[in-house]
Amino acid sequence: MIGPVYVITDPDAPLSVMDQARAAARGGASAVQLRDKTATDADMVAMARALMAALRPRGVKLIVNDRLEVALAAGADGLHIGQGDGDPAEIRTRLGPDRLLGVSIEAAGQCAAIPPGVDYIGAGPVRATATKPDHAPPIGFDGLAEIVARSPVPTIAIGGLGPGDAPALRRAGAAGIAVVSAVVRAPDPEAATRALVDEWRTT
Ligand code: TZP
Ligand code: MG
Repeated sequence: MIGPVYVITDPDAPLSVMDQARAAARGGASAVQLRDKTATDADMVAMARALMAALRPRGVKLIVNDRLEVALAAGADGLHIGQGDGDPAEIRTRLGPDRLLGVSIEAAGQCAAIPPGVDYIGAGPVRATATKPDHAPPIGFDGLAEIVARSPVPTIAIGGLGPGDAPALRRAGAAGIAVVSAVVRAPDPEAATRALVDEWRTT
């Protein structure tokens, strides 16, 4: 599975993207998403290939954000798309059957449009977050629970989340927690990842 702890890289964080991914893997993350809104496709492909080589031996999945062609060219484990990134059914066809496909869901009403072939959803933001300045209104834990109830596939919660949130996320029915800053901006990203994994396990 894609959860329970899904770490998303940030090119502007103190550590390099490679070191962020390595720390997440050492800390026990189950998936790492390569997210970079401004890199060229060629640079994304090169980075995705390098990340795959580092993550695969540890059994950590690499998911590429937004860019289908990059995910295919790099042979990534999966692709994550937002509401504005195209029709998930069509993208599933182009992605082929073997890679993971995740879709961002910002409100419960969007669950009706999740087609077969989507493996998981990223639901949020649960709280407001500076990491995505253009984010949709926060859904809170009640909004998250409503999305979980309506989603045909597992829900990974995202947005302003970190240590201490596992109990509320589990109560809402989430299958995992996705974080950027709680790991990549932590003083020790590996320890921060491990703490999230332990908290999820023991909650
Ligand atoms: N999508 C919804 S919120 C978000 C994304 C990519 C950013 C989450 O970042 P953080 O730092 O974990 O709040
Ligand atoms: Mg997107």
